[in-house]
Amino acid sequence: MVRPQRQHQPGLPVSGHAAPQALPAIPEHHDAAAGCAAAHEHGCPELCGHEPQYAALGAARQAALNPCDARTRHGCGHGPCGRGSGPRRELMLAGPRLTPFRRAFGSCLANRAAHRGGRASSVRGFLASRAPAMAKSKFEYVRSFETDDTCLRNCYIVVRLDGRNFHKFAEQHQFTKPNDERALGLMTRSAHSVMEELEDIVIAYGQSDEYSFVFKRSSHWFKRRASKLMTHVASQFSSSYVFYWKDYFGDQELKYPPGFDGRVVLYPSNQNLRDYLSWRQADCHINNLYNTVFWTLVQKGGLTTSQAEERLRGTLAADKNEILFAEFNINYNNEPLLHRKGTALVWKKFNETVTKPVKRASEEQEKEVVVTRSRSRVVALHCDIIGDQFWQEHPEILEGES
Ligand code: DGT
Ligand code: MG
Ligand code: MG
Repeated sequence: MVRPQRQHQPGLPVSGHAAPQALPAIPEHHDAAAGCAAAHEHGCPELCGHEPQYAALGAARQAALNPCDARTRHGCGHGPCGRGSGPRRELMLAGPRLTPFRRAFGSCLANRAAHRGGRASSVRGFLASRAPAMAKSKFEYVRSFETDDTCLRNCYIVVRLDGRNFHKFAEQHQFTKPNDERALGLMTRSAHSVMEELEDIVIAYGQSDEYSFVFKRSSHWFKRRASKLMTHVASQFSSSYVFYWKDYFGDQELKYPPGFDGRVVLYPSNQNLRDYLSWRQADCHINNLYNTVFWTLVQKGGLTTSQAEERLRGTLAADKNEILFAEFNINYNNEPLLHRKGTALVWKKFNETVTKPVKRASEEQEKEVVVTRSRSRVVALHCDIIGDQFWQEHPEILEGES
């Protein structure tokens, strides 16, 4: 959705905000998490920006509703919260500490933070970053150069990362061919970190040098801004890859910092999402079958890489299975599931039992009480995700389609 830009009204008086006029009720599709409800309550519907009719309000009505200009310094730009305006407020906003007065402004400022894509909860951070910048309001116009990359609602958001030039990276770090358990393990450890550190990822799927992360379709994390989601995934993954390197490669040196590209794709239906994940697993199967036969021909059959390539030109899956079985006594179906199916990371619930010291009013001594809590942890599965069985066993991944 392209949100209407908030209209500032340069030249309006600093104080003397007009009372807001009666406004329509908040439509149901507005999202309380996005600060819409609070924005409406304050008579600032344009802060929430979801309703096109507000964008069409005339300049005079906009001004009456929200006589905001850079000089007012009022967090949300209007008077109804009744905290006054003018130089006293400017002084307080400029100070480094969060005074009770500034706390009282929290909700207005949070609305504004939410409107601008910040986190409403971080009022203190917002105040700190906002106050000095507002003095240079003539530069504010540069904000309008930013493009809106909000992901369409009701769609699963998939972020796929892929190792940059991993052909070379694998050579330089002597990855075993065709599959290196250490490299695959490190990829999955990094993906695990992404799932634990970031919010709303319901499943991740990885193979070779790539990992896909699926955000739940109702996610409102970072206001569904594609660039925020993608860069958080890519940076968390990359830093984890370096951080956990030694856990998988021991003393073997990491010769240079690896990089990962990222892309965001939206899938509107459960079937589309399943087809996407099926596509990646089918890709894993096709590549792994080819690579297994290719390197078997080279490593066990004594062929050069060019000869192996020539031998496999034009062969179908059945031919490749036959080469493995007839010439090398290898049943491809007995190859490790990790290599044939890749890795799916999902959340699994478990009960955690802990003992807690509890002191009741009627008792003098503390007592140890056993408490059972439901927790979730990430588990790695190497199984088929194309058929129905996986989805029946993990019904929590897909959301209902209304
Ligand atoms: P890109 O993604 O366009 O920057 O280029 P690459 O070189 O990363 O190409 P890509 O992503 O299509 O292929 C992945 C490469 O990573 C492929 O050349 C083989 C290598 N690779 C991934 N996992 C392993 C492994 O476990 N062992 C070995 N030997 N190589 C691996
Ligand atoms: Mg790559
Ligand atoms: Mg790749």
